[in-house]
This record gives sequence, structure tokens and C-alpha cells, in this order.
Amino acid sequence: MLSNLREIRHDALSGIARASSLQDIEKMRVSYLGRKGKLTEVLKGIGGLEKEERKLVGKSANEIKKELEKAISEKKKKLEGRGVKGKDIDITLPGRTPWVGRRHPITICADEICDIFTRIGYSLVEGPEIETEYYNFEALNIPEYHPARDVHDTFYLEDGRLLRTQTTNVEVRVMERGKPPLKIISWGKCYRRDSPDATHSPVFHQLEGFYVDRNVTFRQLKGTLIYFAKQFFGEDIKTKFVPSYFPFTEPSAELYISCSVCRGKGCRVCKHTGYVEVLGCGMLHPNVFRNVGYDPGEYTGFAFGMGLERLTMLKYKIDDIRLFYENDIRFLNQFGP
Ligand code: 2U9
Repeated sequence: MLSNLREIRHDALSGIARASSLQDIEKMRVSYLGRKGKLTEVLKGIGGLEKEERKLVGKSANEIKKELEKAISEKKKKLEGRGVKGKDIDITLPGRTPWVGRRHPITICADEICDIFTRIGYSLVEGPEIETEYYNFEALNIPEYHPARDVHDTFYLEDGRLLRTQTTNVEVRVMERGKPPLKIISWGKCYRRDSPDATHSPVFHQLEGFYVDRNVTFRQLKGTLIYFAKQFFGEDIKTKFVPSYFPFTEPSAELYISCSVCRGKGCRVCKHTGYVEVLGCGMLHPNVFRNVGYDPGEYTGFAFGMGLERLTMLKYKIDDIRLFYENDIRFLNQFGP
């Protein structure tokens, strides 16, 4: 009987050690300590033994029972600790795919445009979104009576500062601090009092740049911006410059490309003209140079600015600007990493 008990103890302890789940351990408990368990059967049969043997077997069986109960409870605790909220992990189940974040389509386009310009020597700079009237308007030759400065168009703070309406503020500061030659780009959020619709948003993103040195020409402006447009929209696009007006550039122009939606055939996006406007540009106004302490007789430069929402919409054929801000994961998941 005692050798039988030794065998039961040995088998039970190795079974408990091998158990890899809470179900396994419960099976072990039932088969050794349950109502019809192997050890329980031995304990039940003790009554029929001779007095001396009963004492020995009884003592040994009770010690083994305690040892097995302890081993089972310790193993249970160990297995529960590995589980989630008390449940065991089933390592045969396929893993859960982790949520991986993606860049926003505006960021994807901004990064791509920055790459295009940094490849030809431009440096990227950042600056404040809360700005003084001087850096947002005055330094850029935008007079006090200009409609853009109206409270109906610009968000003013109580202290007289404002939410920048263009990223040009950053570039003016760079010009003030530095000395030509300068080749700078900057992008970020801008704010205007626009009612949201399919093509307007009170918060939007702009990317601007400028090149200042001796003898910078309009021809260089054209070469740079055609290079940019072909890199961003594809080598096969057509381009044209149309005269325009901005207070900070003279002469000023707008760059149009053959419509990326209909490839120049005519559609709703290009209003059936075959061309869409992608950016504004021009030669920096002498007054901007004077405001930052440069001699306009010594230096010339060109500048350009583009709305990132508009470029992203043209590139990905998106027809409503509001999609960018609704955070609908089904929309956002369609763009690159
Ligand atoms: C400095 C001075 C002037 C940047 C420029 C534009 C033309 C332009 C618009 C495009 C679409 C704004 O978002 S939009 O509405 N911008 O047309 N921006 S030239 O001018 C500068 C840059 C730097 C120091």
C-alpha cells in the first residue's frame, strides 16, 4: 500500500508540474483529490486495514494529500498570474493585430513637398502660431486698410495679437536674423475667419518659401516652381503662370497645372478649363526688403505660398476639405504610412 502511495505521489506531482493551463490543473485535482480520485480511494480504504498499517498508511496518505493540495494551489496561482483578468492565455489563438498609427494625408504631402525643396538646398524652419500684427501684416507690406486685417477675416486676441493668417511671419523673422543667400521653407497651421464648407476651413495649412540673394530672377522662380510641380504631380503635367496681385510680391503670379483629376480634358474640379491653380508666387516687394533691413538695390528674391489642403485634395482626388478634420478612420486609413 505504501509503495502504491509513493507511485500516486510521484505521478501526481509530475502531472501538476506539466500542467500548462487552469483546465489541466483542475483535471489533476479531480483525478487525485476528487470524490473518486486516486488518493481519495486510498483514504477511503484505510478503515479496512490492520491497526499498525492503518496508522502508517493514514499518516502518509494525509501528508501526500496536503502536499498535493499545496502544489495544486501554487501552480494555479502561477497560471492565473500569466492569464488576463484571471483567464488563461490560449497560446494557440492567432495574435491580435496592434493598432498602428498613420500620418495624416496633409502631413504626408507636407513631408513630400519639404523633401522636394530640401533636395535643392532649402532649409525648413518653424515659428509661432500666435503673432503680432507687425509680423503677420505690416512687415509684409499689407497696409492697415487692407481687408485681410479686418476683424471679420482675422482672429484677434484680446491683447491685440492674432492667430497667424499665413506662415510668412516665420520667414520675416528668418530674414531679420539672417543674411542672404537664404533659401527657406516653412509650413504649419494658419487661421482665417471662414465658414466651413467643401473648400474652406477656419484652420488650414500653408507651405511657403523664399529665395533671396544677389541677382535672383523671375526665370529662376519659374524653373524652381515648375520643377516642384512636376516632382509633386508628375512629369507629364502642363504648367502655366498667370499674372496676379499680392501686397508682398511684385510682379506676382499664380501657377496653374493641367487638371490632375481629368488630365486637362475638363471637369467639375477645373471648372471645365483643363487647368487648376496650385500656388501663388512673385518677386519679393522692395518694401519687404526695407522692413527687414536689406537694401533692395543689392538683393532680389522670389517667394511662393500654397494651401496644403488644396494640393492634397488635388493629388488624392478628395472633394471635401472637411474630411481632413473629421478623424474618420476609414478615410484616414486610405493614405500611406
Ligand atoms: C516672405 C515674404 C512673402 C509667400 C507667398 C503667396 C504668394 C500666396 C497663398 C496661396 C494659397 C495663400 O493659402 S493661400 O491662400 N499664398 O499666394 N504666398 S507669395 O510670400 C512671402 C514669403 C516669404 C518673407
